[in-house]
Amino acid sequence: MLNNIIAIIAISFVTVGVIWAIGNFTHPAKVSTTNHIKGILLVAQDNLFNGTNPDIIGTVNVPEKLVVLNKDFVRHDLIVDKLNINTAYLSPEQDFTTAIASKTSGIFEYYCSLHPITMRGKIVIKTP
Ligand SMILES: [Cu+2]
Repeated sequence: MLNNIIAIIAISFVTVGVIWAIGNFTHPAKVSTTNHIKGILLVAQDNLFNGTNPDIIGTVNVPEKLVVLNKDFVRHDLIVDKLNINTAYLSPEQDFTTAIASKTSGIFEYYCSLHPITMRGKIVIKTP
């Protein structure tokens, strides 16, 4: 009887492990799928974007995919008022996909509304 219970528990663990492995294989992590798709990845971490709040360079009338990923322990968002970008609050490990698109050249500030002093940078849209 005890052996049967142990066997059932062991089979359950193996089954769960196999299902987990198949799930990982067929649904790889979102971050890795963005690596081979052209676009911009902004990672919110330590109250900065990509460590340095880098300038993002774009071109008039050329939309760019933008993924914002929160790798921090607190919530962040990304706002660009003049380009109508607003990711809403992202919880830890949450990401949001949007686009940078502008019909006019110019410099547009991006920032996190929860940490606007430290998380702030520029999107520079140039004419082709
Ligand atoms: Cu923030």
